[in-house]
Amino acid sequence: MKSIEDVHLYCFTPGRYLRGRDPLEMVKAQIRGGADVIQLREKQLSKRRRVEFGFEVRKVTREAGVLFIVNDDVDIALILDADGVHLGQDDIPIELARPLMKDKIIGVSTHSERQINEAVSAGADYIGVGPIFETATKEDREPLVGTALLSKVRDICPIPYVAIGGISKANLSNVIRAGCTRVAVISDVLLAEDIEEQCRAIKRELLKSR
Ligand code: 3NM
Repeated sequence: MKSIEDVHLYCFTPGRYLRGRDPLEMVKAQIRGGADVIQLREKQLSKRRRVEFGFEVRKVTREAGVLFIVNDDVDIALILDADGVHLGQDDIPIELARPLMKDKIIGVSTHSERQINEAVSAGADYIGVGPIFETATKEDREPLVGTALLSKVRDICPIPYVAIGGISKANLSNVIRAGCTRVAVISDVLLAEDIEEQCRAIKRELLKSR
């Protein structure tokens, strides 16, 4: 099983990008293309359906040796024996999640230098930093932080950080130029004609630039 240090390409379950396809096949295509993480992010599903689908994703990620992280829900992360949970700024604070998650991974979404420092002090294992670019995936997105914040994180952040928000094969070089080789990508992968190949192309760029 990978550790969070090994993560370069951070991927997601289909959510609203399903478009009539088989969700588990979409996960498997990302894994074949080199996804290091699959995050269960299914905001539109009931909690019960999220857990049912989550068990399937747990199985394929475990078989592939890929990390499995659950978005928002500490209870579901524990039920599924996920490798970790990802918490937003409005979710339960890391201090309350840690005793439950024990030594599992806790990631935190951050949108400013202050939030980055807070997440690090609170004991996050990794942070997300974004939104870097304009995104259609998150309707209630925070103001864009751009690659400027990424360049800064490199100097102030002692834990792995993952850039998120509008990242695509086309603009990836800007992220890499800002010193970041860990990216989370939703729409550019899930809307690609060939999901596996899109992941492979992005991963190749990231590994080349490490
Ligand atoms: N979090 P896409 S931006 C889930 O800024 C999420 O923390 C963000 O989707 C943050 O790759 C975002 O399609 C959406 O832009 C990322």
